[in-house]
Amino acid sequence: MQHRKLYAALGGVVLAGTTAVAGFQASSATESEKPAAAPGGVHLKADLDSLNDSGADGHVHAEIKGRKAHVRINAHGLAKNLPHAQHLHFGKEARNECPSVFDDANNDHRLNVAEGVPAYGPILKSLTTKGDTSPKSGLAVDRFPTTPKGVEKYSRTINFAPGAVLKAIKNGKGVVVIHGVDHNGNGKYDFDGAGASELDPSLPAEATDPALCGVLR
Ligand SMILES: [Cu+2]
Repeated sequence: MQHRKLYAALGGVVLAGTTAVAGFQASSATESEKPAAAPGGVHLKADLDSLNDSGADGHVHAEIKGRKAHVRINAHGLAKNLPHAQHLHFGKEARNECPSVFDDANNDHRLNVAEGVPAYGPILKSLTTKGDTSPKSGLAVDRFPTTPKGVEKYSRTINFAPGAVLKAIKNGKGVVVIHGVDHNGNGKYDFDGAGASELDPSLPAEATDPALCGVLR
């Protein structure tokens, strides 16, 4: 598969969002001077709902203490044995919710990544299995769950920078999105399913279309 291109495509998309988030953090640098959150931490939960008729289902738990979040994802019904890029999305300008059919800008009965951005914003964290968790790893397909039998059990502690963005996540504005939809059910990501990805025409849209979405509250 075109891993390198997949990576490049997402890197490009992420770049615009990263700039926005970075600006947001810079303007709120004084937040980090404040005392850390209550010792008990904040417990957030998201019910993951199917997008693009993926037929998948799942939920997310996040326990945030200080600047560390322990994230657990349980999902099933995902396309089997295929890498599923997954992220915590957040955008200062976003609606901080999951997209709906009304976000299907071109009325093709599919929600692609770009159409979802006004709802969930750009990538804040890549929920990889190991290594880097920044937006740069947004499509590091070697480090995302490949869901044998369509089942995902994920558990990892993710570090955050202190500040207004982390505060916004704690306040219920973070959106978890799991990507990868085998539209034509042939067991692989290919162009026959839904054509090319809007992120990069050399990629199948199946690899990047969102399959599950939930708001962490
Ligand atoms: Cu994503």
